[in-house]
Amino acid sequence: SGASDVLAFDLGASSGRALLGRLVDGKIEVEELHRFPNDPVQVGGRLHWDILRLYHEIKQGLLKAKHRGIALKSMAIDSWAVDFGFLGKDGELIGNPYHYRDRHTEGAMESVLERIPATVIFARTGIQFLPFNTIYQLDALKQANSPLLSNGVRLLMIPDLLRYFLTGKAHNEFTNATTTQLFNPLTGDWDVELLRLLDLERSWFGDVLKPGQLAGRLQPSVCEELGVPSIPVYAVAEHDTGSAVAAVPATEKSFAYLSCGTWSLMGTEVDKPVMNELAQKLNFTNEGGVADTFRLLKNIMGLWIIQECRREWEREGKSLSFPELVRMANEASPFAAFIDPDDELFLPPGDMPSRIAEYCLRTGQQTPETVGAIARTIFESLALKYRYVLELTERLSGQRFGGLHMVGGGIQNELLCQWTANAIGKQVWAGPAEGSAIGNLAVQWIAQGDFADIWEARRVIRESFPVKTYDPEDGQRWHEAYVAFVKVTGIVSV
Ligand code: LFR
Repeated sequence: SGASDVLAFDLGASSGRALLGRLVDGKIEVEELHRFPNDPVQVGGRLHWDILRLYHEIKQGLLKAKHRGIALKSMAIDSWAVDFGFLGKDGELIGNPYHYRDRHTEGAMESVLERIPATVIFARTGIQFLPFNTIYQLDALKQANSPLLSNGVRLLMIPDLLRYFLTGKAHNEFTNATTTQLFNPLTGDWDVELLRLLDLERSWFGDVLKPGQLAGRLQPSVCEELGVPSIPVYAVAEHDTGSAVAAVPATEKSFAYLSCGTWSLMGTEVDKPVMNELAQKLNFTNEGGVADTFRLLKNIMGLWIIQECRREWEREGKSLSFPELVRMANEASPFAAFIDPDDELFLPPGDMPSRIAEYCLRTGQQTPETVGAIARTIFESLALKYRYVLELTERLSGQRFGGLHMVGGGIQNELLCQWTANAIGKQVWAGPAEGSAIGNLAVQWIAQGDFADIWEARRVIRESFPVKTYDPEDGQRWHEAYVAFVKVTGIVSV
């Protein structure tokens, strides 16, 4: 085993993995040591994350490394953003963290915006208005007089919390902190004014570690239980999207990316948050990134819609793999119907095929009936929405991009990559698929001096993993489809 062995835990909304990274002859080699499902649990009508199960799986990952005789130099965790748990005064977790798709935040954003103008919130945070942001979740708990708030003394985001279980040290991490919409990127600290306006306690929020800072070491009880040494645990870009963008194998400072998983996150990397009126109007965000950058991007609903369709078909007794769905989509007829993937109809879990039908009825379109037709509508509409958001990104950042980097598990869907190239009329460069986990590894190596900086890391990533180029095809047909898509969905450029 090598001297550079580090472990990345990357938790996605539907599965998690432990990726071992090793530097061999100036290249990165990775191996998946452990993979596990992340199934949210509905109880009492509320949707929760199974946080202790996730912690259990992290321990399993550490045990697998041990059984393989791997001497780890360090480890780190990244996950989805915005969700959190509270510690009580005895330092124990209170309750089970809620899932951001739980319905308890319905109406919470509107309610906050009645009290605090959107312009104030945006000027203080630079963060897009998503109904499940931590700020609205906390306000919903406040309005409901939740015992979480009366008993909680410390708020930790999901990776903060898991890191706390491992190290016994409670810290918040920068990239995730920004997604709360309670962090001020201009002062570099929690926004005390927003906290005051919402009557939230400043003391819930701790010191904020930057990606690459040492957060602690495995605590004695964990080492004893697992029979492993007390390795360092780093803060990385603990927001998975931050790690994914860290792993984009770009050669130029100005690049466009699409992190493609349950969500599609599209945008560019900037040195300073873009917090003007246009950014707010277009509902772009400025999430904290590695090396003091920000991610100017927009959330697109992503593969969530097809994932939920698949779950529904499964409930109906039709078990379909993703490759099968892609094949069936490819065989269906083109541009039969369009959806706006970001319609709020598609946000909560549930019977997605029916909601697509509802959307089509509402917009006077024929309803796609077969599995293939539904899948095709989803993929085409995503590709077309990518064109829309890419053009907004160019407009907002004042840049022209020569092509689009795609990273994340979604790039295994080659049809979607090709259709994206067709829709945007530019090349797509797809890879690596394990973007978040690789970005997580890279920041650990930067912290330990194996890489000089993020740009060296990106160069090595480029040389270590295949990147597949998709050339745009069928330009005219896709342009006509885009015009129809814009008309049907009613999305408008500001
Ligand atoms: C992607 C992601 C997005 C965030 C969403 C909810 O996994 O982290 O960036 O908006 O999940 O946390």
